[in-house]
Amino acid sequence: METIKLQEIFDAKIEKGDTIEPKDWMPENYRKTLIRQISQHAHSEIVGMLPEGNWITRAPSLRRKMVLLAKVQDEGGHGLYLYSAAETMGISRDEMIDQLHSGKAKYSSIFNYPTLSWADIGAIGWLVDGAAIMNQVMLQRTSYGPYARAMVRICKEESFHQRQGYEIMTVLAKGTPEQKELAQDALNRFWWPSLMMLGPTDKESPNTEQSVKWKIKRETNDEVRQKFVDRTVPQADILGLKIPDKDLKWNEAKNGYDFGEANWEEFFNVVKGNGPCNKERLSARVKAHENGAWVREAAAAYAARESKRGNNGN
Ligand code: FAQ
Repeated sequence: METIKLQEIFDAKIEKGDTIEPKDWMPENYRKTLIRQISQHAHSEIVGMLPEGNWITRAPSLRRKMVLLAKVQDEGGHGLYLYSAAETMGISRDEMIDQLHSGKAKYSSIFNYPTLSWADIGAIGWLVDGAAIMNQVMLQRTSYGPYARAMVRICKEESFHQRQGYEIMTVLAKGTPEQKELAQDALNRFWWPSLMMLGPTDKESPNTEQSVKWKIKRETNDEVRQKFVDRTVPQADILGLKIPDKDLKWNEAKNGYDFGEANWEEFFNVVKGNGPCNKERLSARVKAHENGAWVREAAAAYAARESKRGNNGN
């Protein structure tokens, strides 16, 4: 079929709100944008295991340790669904991993900040998973079918993650003065990076306009950020903790909070690779990949042997 006709069919599907499926024709830039976003998302889940993994051996009780282990494993699972969703667009897992390891592909800025105390694990669940959900709920309706379907399960799990983080914060905030101080300190350090992880302001975001037209994104970065602030401020009030923003103020007219400007210079610096933990995170990933080479080789050898025997695993 002619490209013009194919483009018309694609446009009509987007307009109607139908999903685009792997075998459907799609414009090359739609494919590229999705590969970029989904692979960045997958890398974020996998790199995101590191700051929390740092606390598995030091969780304050067996129960906390089991919950944290389960959460970190969930993040690994999210990475795998997302790599699979990206593969349906014609990129291989190896290519995506190479892009991450060579610094060509990005992963979320938020995971380049250190986890200094146990309270940081609470703050990550509450704020980082909380911000991730705000963004990901809309992605359940993203126009690319495999991505939208992967997001449904991911959102269910992220919502449990957010609650476990908030529960850690509740225990600390209602605990001894020292525990409350730890909780406040974690909030102070994670608040602004959590706002920034939702992406640059709409004015500075080169991809938002087109992604909204293609219904890849259903809301802009600033819209999601506003929702996140409106949802989170009352939660901080319940904890008796103070959001570190002197410009934060309820605005009756807009039925939402006004809030201060994040440090965007810091954001772009972290995205460029100069955050507090970028080098550490990337080298941990590269090392894990190299150490896992024998597992991949064994799995490939097993699959080759089984297919030679005519056993396709069914
Ligand atoms: N970090 O034009 P836009 C999680 C880049 S999952 C680094 O606005 P877009 C779960 C962007 O790629 C967290 N880079 O881009 C968890 C673009 O680069 P380019 C991850 C960023 O794509 C919790 C450039 O800046 N979630 O947390 C960031 O339209 C706890 C211009 O930006 C997702 O990935 C950033 N924060 O909107 C796991 C959700 N923001 O063009 C473990 C899916 C932007 O140079 C523990 N992704 N950039 O290649 C999205 O919704 C979008 O990609 C946005 C950015 C909203 C993140």
